[in-house]
Amino acid sequence: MLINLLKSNKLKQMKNHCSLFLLLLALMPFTGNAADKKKQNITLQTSILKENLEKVAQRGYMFGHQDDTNYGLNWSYINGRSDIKDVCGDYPAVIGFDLGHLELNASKNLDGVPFDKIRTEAVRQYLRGGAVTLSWHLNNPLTGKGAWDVTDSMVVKSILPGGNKYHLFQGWLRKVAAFINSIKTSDGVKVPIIFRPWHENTGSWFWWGEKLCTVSEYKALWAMTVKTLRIYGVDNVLYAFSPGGGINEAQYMERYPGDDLIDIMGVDIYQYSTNDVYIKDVKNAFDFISMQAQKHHKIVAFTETGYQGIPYSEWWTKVLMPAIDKYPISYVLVWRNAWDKKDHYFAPFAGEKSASDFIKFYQSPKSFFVRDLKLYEKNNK
Ligand code: BMA
Repeated sequence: MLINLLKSNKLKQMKNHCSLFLLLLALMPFTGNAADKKKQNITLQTSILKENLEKVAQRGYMFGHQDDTNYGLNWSYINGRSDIKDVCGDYPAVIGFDLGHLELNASKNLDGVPFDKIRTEAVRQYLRGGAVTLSWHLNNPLTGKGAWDVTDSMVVKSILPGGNKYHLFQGWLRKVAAFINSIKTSDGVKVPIIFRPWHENTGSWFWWGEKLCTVSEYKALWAMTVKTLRIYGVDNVLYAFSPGGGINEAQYMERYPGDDLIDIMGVDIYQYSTNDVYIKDVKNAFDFISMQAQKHHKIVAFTETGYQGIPYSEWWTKVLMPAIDKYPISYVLVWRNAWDKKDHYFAPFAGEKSASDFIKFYQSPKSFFVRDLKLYEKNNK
């Protein structure tokens, strides 16, 4: 046991040296177009993150976990705690948080997490050198019910200019802007955020889904969102597009908002049946997403995934890794280990049956955790 532990520490140290070295090598001058950068007007830290996401994707993928430092199945709000850290000794390189109910002026999000806690944890993740992503499962502005209320197909139309919920929704965007602008270090540095609104739009389970709005309404929603946040001074965001899986290239691109609005091309794919079906779905998606991302000069990410309850104890090395190995994916994020929903977990925790396989995944030279990276350092040489 001790030998195994020493061996695994050694392996991890070797991996750390190797990956840091590779990353330093990879930190070459920014290759993006200067006019683009100016147009987007993003902070220095955000543009460094953007170029490093691109570099990381050439070497491997960062591991991400939703709500990682907020709670696990049997704990919540213990400073410094993380299920991933309990299992492998390091934090995920990416942590996701959700803004749902911020629009209602609530003090806690839809999963009961105080927004103050989200802000604190986002800053901590930045100070560790990791990345932060925000999703937004916002209420339905027309019916007043949740994001999953699809009883009315006029919702998107109602919040666009001329719609009767336009002003209400502008207020919601203002709250999101104020929150994102408020995620700052004590020195006043705004934390770069990967913002991922209007996700899984190719399904029809959210009020912004495929059958609930036209192509032009969906695109107008994106354009209005990004432009409004920019007007309110949000300059610390990279925007991620993340349709659902099970679609073809044409369906993916049909609602692509446009190169000036998107930084990251992602996808959300969960495992619901066999390992083979999942691997095939993931490969089908990334075959065309990686090509499109190259064509449009975008970063690739696996924005949400997982197998609820992790029924297969070798899922990390036998399913996830073979599914994503050959693609230039900057990060792969698994969903939350819910404290409020039975068996709704997607990441290992101490004693969980896939934990030892997850350590193998962690030891792979291709997986990056927070200590493996310097996401906010630029090599000026
Ligand atoms: C879903 C589930 C819900 C949760 C929502 C937002 O996938 O985890 O329980 O409310 O995400 O985090």
